[in-house]
Amino acid sequence: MPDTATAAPAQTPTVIRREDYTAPDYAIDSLALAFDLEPGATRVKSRLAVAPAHEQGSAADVRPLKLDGEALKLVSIALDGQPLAEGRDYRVDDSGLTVTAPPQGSFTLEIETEIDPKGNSELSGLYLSNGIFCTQCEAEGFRRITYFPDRPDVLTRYHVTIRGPKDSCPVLLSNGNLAETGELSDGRHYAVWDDPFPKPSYLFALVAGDLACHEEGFTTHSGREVALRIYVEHGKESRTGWAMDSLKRAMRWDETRFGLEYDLDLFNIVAVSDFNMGAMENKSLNVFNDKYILADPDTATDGDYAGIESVVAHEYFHNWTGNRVTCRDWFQLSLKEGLTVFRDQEFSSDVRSRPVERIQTVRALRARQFPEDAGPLAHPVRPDSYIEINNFYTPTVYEKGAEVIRMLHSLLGEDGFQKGMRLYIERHDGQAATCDDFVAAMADANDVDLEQFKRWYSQAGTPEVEVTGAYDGDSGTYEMTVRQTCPPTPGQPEKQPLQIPFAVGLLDAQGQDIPLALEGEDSGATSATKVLELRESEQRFRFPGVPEPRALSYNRGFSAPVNLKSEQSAEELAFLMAQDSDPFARWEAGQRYALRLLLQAVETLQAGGVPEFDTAFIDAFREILRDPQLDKAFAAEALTLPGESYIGEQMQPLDVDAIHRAREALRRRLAETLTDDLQEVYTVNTVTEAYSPEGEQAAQRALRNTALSYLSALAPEEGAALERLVDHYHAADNMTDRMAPLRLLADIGGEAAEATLQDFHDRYRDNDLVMDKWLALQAVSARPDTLERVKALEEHPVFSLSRPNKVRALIGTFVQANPLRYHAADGSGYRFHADRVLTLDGINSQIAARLLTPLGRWARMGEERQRLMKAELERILSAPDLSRDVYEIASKSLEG
Ligand code: B3K
Ligand code: ZN
Repeated sequence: MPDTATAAPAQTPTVIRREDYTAPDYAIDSLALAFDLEPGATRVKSRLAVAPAHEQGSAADVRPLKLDGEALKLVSIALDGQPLAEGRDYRVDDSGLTVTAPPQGSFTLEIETEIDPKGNSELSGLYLSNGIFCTQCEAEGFRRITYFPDRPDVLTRYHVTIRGPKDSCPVLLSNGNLAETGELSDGRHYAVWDDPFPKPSYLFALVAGDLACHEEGFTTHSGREVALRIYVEHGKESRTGWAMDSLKRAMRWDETRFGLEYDLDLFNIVAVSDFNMGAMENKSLNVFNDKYILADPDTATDGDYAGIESVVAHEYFHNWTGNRVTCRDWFQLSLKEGLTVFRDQEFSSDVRSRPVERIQTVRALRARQFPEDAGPLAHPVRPDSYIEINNFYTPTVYEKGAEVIRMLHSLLGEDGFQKGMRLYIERHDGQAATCDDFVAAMADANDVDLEQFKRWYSQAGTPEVEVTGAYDGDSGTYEMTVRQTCPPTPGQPEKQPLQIPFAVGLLDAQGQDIPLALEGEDSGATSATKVLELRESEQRFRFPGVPEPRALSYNRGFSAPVNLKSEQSAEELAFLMAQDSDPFARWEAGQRYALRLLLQAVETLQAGGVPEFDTAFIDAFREILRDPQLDKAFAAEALTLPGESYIGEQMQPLDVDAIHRAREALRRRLAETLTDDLQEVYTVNTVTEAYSPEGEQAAQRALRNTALSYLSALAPEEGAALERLVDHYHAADNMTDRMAPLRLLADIGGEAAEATLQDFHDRYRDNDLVMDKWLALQAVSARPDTLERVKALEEHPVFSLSRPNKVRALIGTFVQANPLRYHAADGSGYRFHADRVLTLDGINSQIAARLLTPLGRWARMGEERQRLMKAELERILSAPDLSRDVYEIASKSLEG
């Protein structure tokens, strides 16, 4: 009988499953690599010391040796000095090379391959960025350099020789210590690098080019002298000061807060202009996107400075959480990413304003992770399967992963958490570990049971928490009922209750916190904020001996990444907005109040009416504007309304036009009613000192530019408002103050806007990073002709589809940050989007797949837009030669 099992269609790529993990068959004890650099044909010789990882009682126990390889030209292969024959000794296919019958015991394998860095538009493996050789190996780029077991649980010592032309590549770098340099014939030279720490292939790096260097030193806690070097393209070295300072602060902070010290005598950073993401933590040779290194007051905003500080710190922190202890397999990605994001957030909170950092983190989480968790691409923090791992460097793995770590921190306290960290590192230093290993270390060090907590790693979706409360005047007891549910997500129809640290407070009529202890707790446990431990779908908590509260404040500090379902009255929200002692909850009350008004306004507009807004809300805004005690950076956050995308997340079907009009109406109403206060704030917060990117003056700029934004809502009808924008732009002596009015002008349009945009262009035409800003602020414009403009800008000499920063700035901004114009009713936004994804897929599939995700939000839209969006997804899926990356996102998006 013929075999009737249906084979998967030729185009369907393989699904990799977590449950199929098996340990490697072979260990690689050491790896010697020698590169002969040529842009179009680089030769890579490798020598692998291979040892079986399993007991080999007899020859029958010997397993084939499978090496990954992609886009490689095999030149030669020899085993213990003997050339191997294809077919007889090994076979090669699209995904790698298998030595079919290796000898028993250890052996040496020598392989020579040829690769084409110049033709590598995927920017994965070895490629050229503006003439500089550089590598990106995470997750699976090393296999594009040579044949190797390219998986994170194979840790090896690397010995790397780089040979290249002296004139175009005076700088030759790899991981570890520089062992030797020397001259060769024909104008070439070489360098040899030795990395004493065994590492997985994804942490390998090589850089060669003509680079400028900014060098400083750092003395570690125990007295090690470390040379810190930041390499950039010539002409950019004057913009590396802030990154260098940030690096030193991060190194010191990791010593004081986590007791973790740097472990080599050299730490290199190289910044390049073409990079698929922000940066990469390769051992002692971090490679960065220019955007996260280069800054000066004239070209970088306060936000850019903050971003550099946090990314430099993040990559540095990976040295312990990622490199010294790495991941067993890619399903464990959040083991290093969630933990390292938590660490960089804590660093920023310690060196900046903790409440403002928390607010910004939550804003970003809601803008990116919550929608992901509620859409077709929802997946657990530790995914169960993937087609292309690069699609899983997601807000869920990173940002929700960090929230999971933060909850552990809340449950265990700083001391308990640090005890857990010490045990984790003691147990797993030099190993490839799992998320379970991490939780086990936390549990063992603190002698607690975290079994239920582990569901945070396996269950997708944003939980919903509902709180109801009742006060019993007779007994003076407040009783709180807390319910948790979690909506179904793809592949997970049913959810189990999670262990949730849920911080609450009760406020009395004067706005003071009522000291709280749970029934049965002794009075020593009394505190203003009580962290309730939720474990069941419904739980009751009783607080005896309390006066009747005026308002209930919950999820203080955003203690858990959940959606709150509870209804609070407008009065209660206004009260919390003015009084809550927890700054996050105070900000949150304002956001909830604003959201409620905006959603009501949307309904009014849809019914053809004119929206009205509570005066209580406007009064609360006035109080914030007039409060001299308030931290100005906090005030700026509190005065910023929820964004259009976040408002859209709360309604179905999503009406982009009504949302935009409602938000504009509220902005205008606030500006009209509070004009004098806004003008006062605008005037008194003028910064006169020399520029510094942080502290009080950055807070002043944030507040002043927020006031400017409201006042601009009065333009273009009021000429003065328009003039103020133009004047603000021309008076600016820093990029923050230049960008703020320009962004507003780009929305307003007209002659003044055009002239100012042109001025900006002419002033910065030679600065690549600033031109990205120029592209982005046109792509995000609310003007009706924005799509036409985006298409015209694609013709501008600065734009190129093969440069990720340009694609993100122009196309990425349009499809991800401009819901109003992206969701144009005629489907033109979707068509443009799908066209570009398809073209890009042939250039850089990682970038193409990343760009694609907004089409997956179709289920939130009205019927006609749903149809249009799905048609584009189908068009993408039916295209020939689709990459695994785009196939996975498009097919999952269509399933809804
Ligand atoms: N680990 C890198 C990200 C790699 C992305 C590969 N597609 C940067 C970071 O998270 O620190
Ligand atoms: Zn990271």
